[in-house]
Amino acid sequence: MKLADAIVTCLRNLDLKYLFGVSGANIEHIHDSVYRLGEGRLKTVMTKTEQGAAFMADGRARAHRTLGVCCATSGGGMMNLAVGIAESLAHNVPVLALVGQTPLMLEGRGGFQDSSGGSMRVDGLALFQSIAKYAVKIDSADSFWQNFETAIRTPFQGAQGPSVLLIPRDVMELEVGDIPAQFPTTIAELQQNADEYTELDHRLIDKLWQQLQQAQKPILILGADIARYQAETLATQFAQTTRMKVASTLSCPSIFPNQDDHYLGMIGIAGHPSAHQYLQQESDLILAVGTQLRIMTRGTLTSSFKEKSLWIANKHLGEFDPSLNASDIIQCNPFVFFRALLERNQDQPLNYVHSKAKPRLYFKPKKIQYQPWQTPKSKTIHFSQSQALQVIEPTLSYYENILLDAGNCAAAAAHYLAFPTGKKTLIALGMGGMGYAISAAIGAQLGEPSHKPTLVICGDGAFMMTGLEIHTAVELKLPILWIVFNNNMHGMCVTRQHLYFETRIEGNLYSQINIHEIVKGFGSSNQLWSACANNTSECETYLNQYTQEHANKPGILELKISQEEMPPIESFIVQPLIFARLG
Ligand SMILES: Cc1ncc(C[n+]2csc(CCOP(=O)(O)OP(=O)(O)O)c2C)c(N)n1
Ligand SMILES: [Mg+2]
Repeated sequence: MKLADAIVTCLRNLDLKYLFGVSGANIEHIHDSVYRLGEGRLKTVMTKTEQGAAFMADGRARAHRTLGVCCATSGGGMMNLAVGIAESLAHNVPVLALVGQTPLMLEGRGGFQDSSGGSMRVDGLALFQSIAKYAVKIDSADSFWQNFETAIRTPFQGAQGPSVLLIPRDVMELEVGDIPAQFPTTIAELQQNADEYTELDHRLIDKLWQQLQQAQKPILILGADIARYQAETLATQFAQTTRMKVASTLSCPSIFPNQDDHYLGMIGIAGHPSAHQYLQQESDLILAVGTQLRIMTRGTLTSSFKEKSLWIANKHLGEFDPSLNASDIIQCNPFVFFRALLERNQDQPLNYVHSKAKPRLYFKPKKIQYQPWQTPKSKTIHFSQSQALQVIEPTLSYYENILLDAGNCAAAAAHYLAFPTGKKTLIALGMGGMGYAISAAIGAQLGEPSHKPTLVICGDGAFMMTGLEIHTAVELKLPILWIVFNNNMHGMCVTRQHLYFETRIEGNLYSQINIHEIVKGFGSSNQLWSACANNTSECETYLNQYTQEHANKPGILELKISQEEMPPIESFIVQPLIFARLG
């Protein structure tokens, strides 16, 4: 069997289903193998850029707990792909990237897109070794099977992340023999082998249990690894039976039922005052599970974490900051951890008493006027982010995946929306790149078993970066609604210049764009629904129109935001105004 055929056959047998990418001279063998051998079980998804391909592979891996697969040719394609691979590394997402390279025999001789390193040549291997968990250039048939198996296993071992195989064009045609008998054929095999059973340290659990029994007001912080290890149900059951207060992090705002009395909201950037206040002023023990409590998560709370009794439980504690002075660290899979706690709780039930129910508290939306260049379009009609979110919230249960992009609109959405239980929320916190959600939604929606649509909340700036991938969704007939908050600016950066640079706004404004008009070129009205809302009532009408009549295809709802608001980020707000609900 030829090497390219071997790769495609194995990826097909693993049931990975989609190969996201753009073709080119040094990757075309892989596409030809998919054509001949994919059997409809491994399909090519032609994306508009390789960045989009890597984001889609990442979105698919996150939403479906699988291995996302993407590909690129050498040179510019490889460089575009790198953006998304870096996000997968920084957010611990299992992805496999196949990257074509100039033929071995032409390396260093001025061949097209040569990135073999050396004087004035890009070193493709060094590039990917610095942004992937595992990167290797295959240069012989002998090393192929071992390298390939390592590339598919590594994304699931330890902290998850991407693998990259660099394959020179002439190597694609090498004879590599038959698939070895023991070669993995299911994703479960890859995940299982990597998930070696960690012997739980029962002495530590005893010690934690004693402290939980003594504590009056402990707080449980749930991070994104709760979902990675499918511990949501056990974590919820534990908090509800013990009546422990719960906070989540920005990477997983829907991990715990948002309407539950025990839920205080998110901590960290765009976190809720109710969660911060309880953690700082009331809690006497912090139990953080499935999170590494990075700066984005702990933000303004760092000193509280240092002062209080802090327990951490997670499978991977890679970068856990020792300066947080954790009382104890339990290294184990969150699922195993909550199972052990629930077992204890059967014998010696915990029951925390709260004098009164505490509603989730939000920052009150605060209007801002960036003088002198921003004049309201009309004295009477103001359409703000928080008004739009209030209209969007009741429709959320209609969608299966909810993706938030970057900027003020995403921060406001994470803060103001109450996410229905069980929804998957995705956000690119690794590299924080604008436009991630627009593409990743395609990977998340592909193969969605519930057949419910996906929702994306993004800004106009993000739309202009990666919005052409919406055409990919049109081709695939995917039910995804992109709600684009159009404020004609890079709002988040304008806010920062307003606050930190005495309103000297530079490099963040542009003339009006009409997104609703632009997207009409992506397809006919039968293929793509689009509308533009200027106020709350139009927004409501159009959202209902999409869900009731058009949710079998892609849709774009442009919101013309005419009134800017301070994003609900604690460090931006001088005098916090706190309130209980929008409206
Ligand atoms: C790829 C990338 N470039 C730059 C940034 C820095 N950045 C963060 S938010 C933002 C502006 C976002 O604008 P938009 O998408 O319109 O959302 P808004 O803040 O206006 O709601 C920028 C430039 C980034 N996060 N990612
Ligand atoms: Mg904007």
